[in-house]
Amino acid sequence: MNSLALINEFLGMPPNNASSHGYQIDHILEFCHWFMATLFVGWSAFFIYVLLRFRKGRQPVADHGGVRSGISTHLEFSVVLIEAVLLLGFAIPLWGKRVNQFPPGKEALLVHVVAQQFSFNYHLPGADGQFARRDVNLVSNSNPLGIDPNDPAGKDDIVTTGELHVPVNRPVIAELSSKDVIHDFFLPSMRIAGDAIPGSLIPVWFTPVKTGTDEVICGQLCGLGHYGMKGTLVVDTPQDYQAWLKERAELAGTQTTPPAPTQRPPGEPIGGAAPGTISPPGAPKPPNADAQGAGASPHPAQQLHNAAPAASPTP
Ligand SMILES: [Cu+2]
Repeated sequence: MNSLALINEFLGMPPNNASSHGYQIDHILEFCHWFMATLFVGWSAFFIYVLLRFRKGRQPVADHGGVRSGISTHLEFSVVLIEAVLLLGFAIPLWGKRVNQFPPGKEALLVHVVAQQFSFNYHLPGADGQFARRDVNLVSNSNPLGIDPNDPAGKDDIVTTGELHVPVNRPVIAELSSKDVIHDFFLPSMRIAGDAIPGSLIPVWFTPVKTGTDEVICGQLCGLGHYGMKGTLVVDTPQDYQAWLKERAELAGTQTTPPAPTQRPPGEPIGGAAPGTISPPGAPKPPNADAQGAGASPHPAQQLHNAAPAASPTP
């Protein structure tokens, strides 16, 4: 990136853009931030100047005539003009491209993203390009998406949880939906995010231009385990992607499915509790919870949590 990325970096924005449209988004954000910084400094300087210039010592009697020069009008008109150019010339066309100009279906890779508390499931159509029918009544531990086992289109379908593989330099259309609450499928490195809403199918698209592994994050506070709702996006070379598809197809018959995240106690992240995790009220106690008090002193946050119910006044 160029030196203008200074503000984006300072604000903690992810530096690792790996999508074809991400540079445009980064540039417009950089420009907006510099523009806002300039306005902030300009207006602050003007404010301080006015405080000094029109202080009571120098201006004991108010001048009801007010400002006679047109400079403030020109300044305000320039600000409005720049904002209009930003909005009409850059922001709206960029947004229009994201929501209206989807890549043609043949060229793009279509994946169904089904969010649930607290993970993302991915459904790929397999070699035939046909998605199997999904039915909520068929959802079980071993069939988290409720795929109809009798649908011939589903024989080669691939379902994964937590990890999404895509090939580099090919547009990806992700159709977002949710099994429970509103989640948000956020790929920081792809500069894309879209809400996953129960009962809706929301498409988003991106073209990865760099191979590598990046994060998938849930961008909506979706429950106690929201903080643990992270996944992985792997951008493969076309050869690696084909190898991965082959591996998944071979695994499909033999794999043992881990317990679905809905079966975990609320608040427990996938892959075991993180250090210092506080169990939500009502969650089953871990087996060593009582032993903890006898030995080493518990985590301060845990102490607070334990003390809270006793300290609360009884009605
Ligand atoms: Cu979520």
